[in-house]
Amino acid sequence: MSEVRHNWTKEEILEIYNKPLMELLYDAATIHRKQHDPNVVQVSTLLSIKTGGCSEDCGYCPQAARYHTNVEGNDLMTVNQVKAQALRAKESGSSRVCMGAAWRNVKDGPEFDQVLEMVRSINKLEMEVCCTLGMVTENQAQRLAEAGLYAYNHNLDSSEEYYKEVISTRGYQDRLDTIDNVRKTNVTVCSGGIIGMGESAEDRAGMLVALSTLNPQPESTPINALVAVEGTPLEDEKPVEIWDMIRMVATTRIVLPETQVRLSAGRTQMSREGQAMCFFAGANSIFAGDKLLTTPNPDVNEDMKMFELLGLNPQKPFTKKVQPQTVEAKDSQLEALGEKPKWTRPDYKIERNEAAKQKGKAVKI
Ligand code: SAM
Ligand code: DTB
Ligand code: SF4
Repeated sequence: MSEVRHNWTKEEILEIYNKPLMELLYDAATIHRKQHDPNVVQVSTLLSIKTGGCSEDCGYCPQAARYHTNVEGNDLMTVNQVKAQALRAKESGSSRVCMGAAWRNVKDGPEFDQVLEMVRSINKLEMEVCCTLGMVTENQAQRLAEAGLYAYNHNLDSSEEYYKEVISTRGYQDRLDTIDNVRKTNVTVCSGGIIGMGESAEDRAGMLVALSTLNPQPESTPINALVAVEGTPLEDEKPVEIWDMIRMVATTRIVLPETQVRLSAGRTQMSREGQAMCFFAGANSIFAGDKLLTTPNPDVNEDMKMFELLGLNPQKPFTKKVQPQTVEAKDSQLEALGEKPKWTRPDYKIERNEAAKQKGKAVKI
């Protein structure tokens, strides 16, 4: 077992990120095969259970109500719809379902109760269940755990410094607080970020400092390449170079040796060769299914062909941690406390976010 370090400095991480590529790949691949089976890749299926209409101003997100994208807002899916989709995902080789909701935070009430039922029904299918619902209180995290949740996704997205250039409706500490609330339960933490938002290599390293300092480190870390969606403040960002993705994956693997590193948004732009290099550099998870939340993702059959070509096998559910037990709603020991997660509203003005909001208005008139 290699030692997990929680005291990486930005300078050390930058030095790794900027190494000659062959050395970086060799170092990352060496750590990867010490900790993980290099021929096994975990497959997660994303399901947008509540799409669009979000009150936050995340500059990358097509689901923020204030930007004028083509995303149509939908009501929360039913438990039966979700169960049917989860079954399809299981049949196609996926071991995890990740349910996403375009919410700033979870609110106690009938909609959250419905999500808890979704968690119960997927856990009963013997699949790992992940949710990404925005901020949660400790009580809400406990209720998710009791329903049988395996993982909670809450990304740090960038360095603390660059976060301020992307989101004005909440602060970095709010993200850390939710992660902390999840950590107090037996639900695993999934946290990572996005590259290609105009951030520097220092910011990428800064995000990895923040993730590696978490103790324990997240059990999984998605690395997303920005999907630049028309109407969002980041619509004009240049596509991420594959070399940047490979370097980011390799560096993540080195500083988070035990984590499952997930090759996330942006795979439609990557060749098989590019993705193969990411797997060699230590990525050992993907999001599968023809859609991410609102944007396209490679076809499942194409992904399975790629797995065959590369000799990769999908990871079985509960390989890393035993299946959580589900407590039925009627037997629950926990009641809703009706608390709201505490969050800050720094409200600094981000020019490009303001401009994207105004642009929409101008078009409407
Ligand atoms: N509302 C919840 C939240 O913000 O935590 C959950 C859903 S949100 C869509 C989950 C994550 O998706 C974000 O933290 C971000 O990392 C990623 N994401 C959103 N839009 C993206 C985009 N256009 N390109 C890449 N990643 C994106
Ligand atoms: C994560 O890190 N990436 C996923 C998942 N966690 C929720 C979401 C990617 C969203 C990409 C843009 C979209 O499809 O809306
Ligand atoms: Fe809302 Fe999440 Fe999108 Fe931010 S990333 S606008 S919180 S759905």
